[in-house]
Amino acid sequence: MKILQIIITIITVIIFLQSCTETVSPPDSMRLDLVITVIDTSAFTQTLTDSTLVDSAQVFVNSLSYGHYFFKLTDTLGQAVFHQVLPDVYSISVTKRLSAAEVEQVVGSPNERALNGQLQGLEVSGVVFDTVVYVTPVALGELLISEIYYNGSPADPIPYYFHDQFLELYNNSQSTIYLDSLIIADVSYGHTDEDVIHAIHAYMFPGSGSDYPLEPGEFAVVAQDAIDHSSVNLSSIDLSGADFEYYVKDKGDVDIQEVPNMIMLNHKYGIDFLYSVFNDALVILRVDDPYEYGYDNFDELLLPKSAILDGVDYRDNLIELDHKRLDIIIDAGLTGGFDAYSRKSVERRIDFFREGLPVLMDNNNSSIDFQVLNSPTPGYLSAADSLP
Ligand SMILES: [Ca+2]
Ligand SMILES: [Ca+2]
Ligand SMILES: [Ca+2]
Ligand SMILES: [Ca+2]
Repeated sequence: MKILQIIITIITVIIFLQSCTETVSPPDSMRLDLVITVIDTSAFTQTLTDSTLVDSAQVFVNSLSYGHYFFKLTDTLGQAVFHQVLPDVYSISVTKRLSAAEVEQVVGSPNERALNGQLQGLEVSGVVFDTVVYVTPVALGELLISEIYYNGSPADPIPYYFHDQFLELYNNSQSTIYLDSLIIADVSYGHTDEDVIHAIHAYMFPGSGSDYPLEPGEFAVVAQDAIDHSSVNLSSIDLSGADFEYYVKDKGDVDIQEVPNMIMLNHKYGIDFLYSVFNDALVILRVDDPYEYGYDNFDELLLPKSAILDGVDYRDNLIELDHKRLDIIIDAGLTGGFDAYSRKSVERRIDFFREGLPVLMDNNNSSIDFQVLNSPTPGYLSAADSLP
């Protein structure tokens, strides 16, 4: 098992490195310098450094057409310069982790925060292109979607096998989080409401408040069906160790007695809470009353955006940023970018380690925060992790 995991890890690294070096080669004369200045207009940086220029911020630059990622830290002038980039449409994401001591110095109590900022759809051209990214302080994500395996497995022998889908959650904080009454929902495409999402499916964790603790650094796996799927389709995965499963009554769904069922809040269609194998968005949220906002005219449950704790938008075609389902404040990017039924998965990268536990990356931009795995990792992290 261990050797297999190491082999998978090596293959994942090789494929990741290949995808980094894959280039279309337009003439060098088109290349330009992209100069990004990071400014914090809140009190944080001013109080700490007597300046609004943010040094040591991580700047991630993503060229949409070429799929290139670049990463740099800002200097003492708050600048990161990317030399010789190609003219294209770029998304830029900036994050700087503030230590508890730094936060205490500003707000009086120790709390981990980050300064985050983003620019989307920036058309970069010319000889030298200057731009400014403004950052604001945000609290770090505490409970996160750490992996979504939505892809389905290759026919072996069952074609179009997607019953092995799962969602993995991770406690990214330093204290116990209770999963009780947490909601997982998908987000219907094409709605422009400011305040609510339209959920085709919404399921809630059981428990009365303190039944399902998730300790710091722990995972919870929510399976569509908590069985060993490789006994049905050989290329599939074993989810018999899943922590929860969706259960849809009267539709012939599997119900493993030892594995608690998620509570159905809305189920518009399907034999299970199926995630699209092509494109979808999933969110986790908490509300007192899931029916407070009612339904739309298409039997989709309305849920408040303000209650969303984390969200991930995925698509097989990453260029289709204009087809995103989530607001950029929830997820400014897209993850995925592979064909259906290839048994790939998307998982959050490790940002840093805190007292030996991985702290996962949460820039609210899945283009940056997530990586593609060649094999799902239910209940653990892929070791093939690194900054882009
Ligand atoms: Ca099920
Ligand atoms: Ca069950
Ligand atoms: Ca997030
Ligand atoms: Ca995992």
